[in-house]
Amino acid sequence: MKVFPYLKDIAVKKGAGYLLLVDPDKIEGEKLAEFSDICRDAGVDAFLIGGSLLTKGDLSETIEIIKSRTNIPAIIFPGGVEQLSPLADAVLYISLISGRNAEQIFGKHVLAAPIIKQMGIEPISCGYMLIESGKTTTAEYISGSRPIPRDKPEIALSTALAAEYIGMKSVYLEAGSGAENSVPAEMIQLVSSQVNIPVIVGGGITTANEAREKVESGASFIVTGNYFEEPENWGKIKDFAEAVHFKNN
Ligand code: 1GP
Repeated sequence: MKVFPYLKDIAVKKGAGYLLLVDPDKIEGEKLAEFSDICRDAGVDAFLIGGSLLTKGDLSETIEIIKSRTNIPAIIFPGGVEQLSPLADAVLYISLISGRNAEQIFGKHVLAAPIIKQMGIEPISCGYMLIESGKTTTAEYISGSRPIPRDKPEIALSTALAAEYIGMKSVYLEAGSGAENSVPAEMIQLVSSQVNIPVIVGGGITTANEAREKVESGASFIVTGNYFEEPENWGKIKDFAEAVHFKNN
């Protein structure tokens, strides 16, 4: 099965899906192998691999290690055209629709499209929306895009609807990695109740309860990254997965 239908199936069956973000700059080698095993046993539904800024990590090597330990889909979450690999199962084909930087909305996509075609990776189009979260995030700074004010859910809704009408397959409400404040419940509720495509929510989620609240607000997928960069937190991955998979409980 292709990755996107697999993910949509999970959201229906389990209530929502749990995606774990792996930044190749932050984890590698044996440590990554151990982390992959824990994610597999905890019930993580897919890996997102990449980052707004990659300085030293090796994307292909990261995917290779993950795939040697699990059957969980490896989806590239690209910070740029250079973050592509034929080893991935899919690529989140993100268009930064909250900003007005044409390169991030469609320019880089033109450069990436023939590479994706040639590599044979499944593209999953995604309207990516930065949501203001307290301080400047790496995604905001690197992309040169202003986030949507967190107290303006109607702007988020209008933007998400535009993405759906254009034909994008998903939208991502992104507070940014390590955000001070995660995406507000009111915004998730409004967007999820009005659009007919999956709503992915991530950025600044640090407890299983918070993940559950986002799902109860209507998120189809929850993404966490930063919190599990600390090995001492790895024991909680299962709690997060169970909180997200509310239909399994
Ligand atoms: C960032 O939404 C993801 O792109 C995850 O954010 O690292 O804060 O969990 P965190």
